[in-house]
Amino acid sequence: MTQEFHFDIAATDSAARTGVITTPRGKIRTPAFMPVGTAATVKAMHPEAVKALGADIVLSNTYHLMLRPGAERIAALGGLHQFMNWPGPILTDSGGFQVMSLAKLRKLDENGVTFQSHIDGARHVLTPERSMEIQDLLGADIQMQFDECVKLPCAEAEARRAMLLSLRWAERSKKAFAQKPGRALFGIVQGGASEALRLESARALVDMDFQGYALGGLAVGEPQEVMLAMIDCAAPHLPTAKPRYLMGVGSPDDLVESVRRGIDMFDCVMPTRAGRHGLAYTRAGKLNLRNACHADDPAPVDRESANAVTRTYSRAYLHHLVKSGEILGMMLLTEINLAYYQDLMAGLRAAIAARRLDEFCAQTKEGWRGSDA
Ligand code: PRF
Repeated sequence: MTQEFHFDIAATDSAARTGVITTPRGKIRTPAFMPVGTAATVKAMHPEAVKALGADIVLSNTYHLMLRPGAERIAALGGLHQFMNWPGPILTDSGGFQVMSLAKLRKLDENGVTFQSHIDGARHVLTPERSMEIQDLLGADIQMQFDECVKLPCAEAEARRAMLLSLRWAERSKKAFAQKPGRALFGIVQGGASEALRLESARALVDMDFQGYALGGLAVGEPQEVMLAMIDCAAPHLPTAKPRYLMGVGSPDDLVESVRRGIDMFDCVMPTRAGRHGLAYTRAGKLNLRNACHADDPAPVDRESANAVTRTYSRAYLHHLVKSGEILGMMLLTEINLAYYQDLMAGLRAAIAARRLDEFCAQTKEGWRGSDA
């Protein structure tokens, strides 16, 4: 029996919502944080452990997988879920954003992007049609339109050009999307830091009727208040009944503030990347385990955490592992950070359901006080 992709909102607290996205591969509780599995792996984590921490869905990348090991190869091996042993839902990003940040000798035109691989220098072309074909070969449950994201600050004319190009690419992505039972395609709102452009983008995408809507082009160099203002202006123009996804965001405080404004889904490398660099996210803010102040500290990262690693391993041991460049240091800190992020999302969901989100946010922020969460 195949189930259609659908989103059911169970409760709201002012603009914030909590609910469940249903896909044939399982349910996604929202607001949801999607750990990033760029190269078909959430770095330093077993997929089983990612699931055990409470993640319902992971994100992977068209750009990385097309270059290595290749989308056709993954398809021949049974698709991305089987390849990486993650049976739950997978969202794939469409590749344009990664091409612009990672590839060499990029050339963008109406058709798409021509670039050289950052791995071996080979020449590739990515178009809306090829991006959708790759996401279909991977078997992604939620697929993203091909878009162009400009860095901020950016001249309004440039943001407008990229937003309009992204709308034309949205049409082409929708036409090329291989609609299979239970699979969804999301459109991506662009428009830089301009409220008028964001509005124009949101309205045009809503007319095209996607199964969900992302806000792209944010967390690309602008202050948090600009990002939040863009959410405030776009979110009210997106259909209430469809999921809203803020791409590549963010810090715990970004997540809290965006959920309050009606965002349902997030992905970010922050918890996993920070874990590989000796940083721990905790209820008391960020800890840098490289610092010498931890060398003799027998205390765990957080005695009260529901996660066994967080309440067991001493700060002294984590400091030693990080200073020694040991693999286990990265593994433990990645788990600590993903546990914290998933715990934060569970707290947000419960607070919305109980209609006490303001109180939860105030308490959460009080915990971070004096730190830079
Ligand atoms: N577009 C796509 N992926 C993205 C972004 C975008 O604008 C961002 C911006 N934060 C992250 N990932 N396709």
